[in-house]
Amino acid sequence: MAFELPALPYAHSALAAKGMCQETLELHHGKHHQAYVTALNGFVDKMAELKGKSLEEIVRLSHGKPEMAGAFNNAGQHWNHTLFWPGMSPKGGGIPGALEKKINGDFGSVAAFKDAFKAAAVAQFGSGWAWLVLGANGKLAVARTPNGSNPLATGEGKALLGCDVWEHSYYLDFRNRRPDYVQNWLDKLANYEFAEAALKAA
Ligand code: MN3
Repeated sequence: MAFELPALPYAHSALAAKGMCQETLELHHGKHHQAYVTALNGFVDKMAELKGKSLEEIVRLSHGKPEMAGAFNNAGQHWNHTLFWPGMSPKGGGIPGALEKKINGDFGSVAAFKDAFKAAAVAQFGSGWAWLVLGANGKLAVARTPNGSNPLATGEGKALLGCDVWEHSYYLDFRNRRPDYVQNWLDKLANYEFAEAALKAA
């Protein structure tokens, strides 16, 4: 069965008051994410080794293989965006108790977590992602990956939240000001309830 674009878990206009406008979401979800899904299905159609595999299997299988770079980029981006949409909320920004306690324990404070996440997001040269992950050692950590890569591929831990730092994610709302976009994302858009649920399920 072909991969499909997941529906947004809120209206296209739902995040406008939080700093992500309707046009950004229409283009980002309807055009960019759709293009990754369409391209991924094209690779699955023509590469026998990908047929019948789950998205996670394709990401892991194609990672680090130059001859499968196209499949990896598009599978990775489909996986990343599938995590990105529910990782934001019109009610975002508030950190529930269990996650806050874990953040305080592993980073020292919420401010220290946000500083580390923002530093990773800004340090990612060109396109990529910043992540809050639960490492194999049981501690929260921040990671960054280029282009369509992700912690599933690199083995850096279980991704709890991912922030898209490709320019298409912020250019309409923040122009070239990636640090402002990431700060706003952490303070107002990030769905920490979603991250806490993923932490509890880990
Ligand atoms: Mn994107």
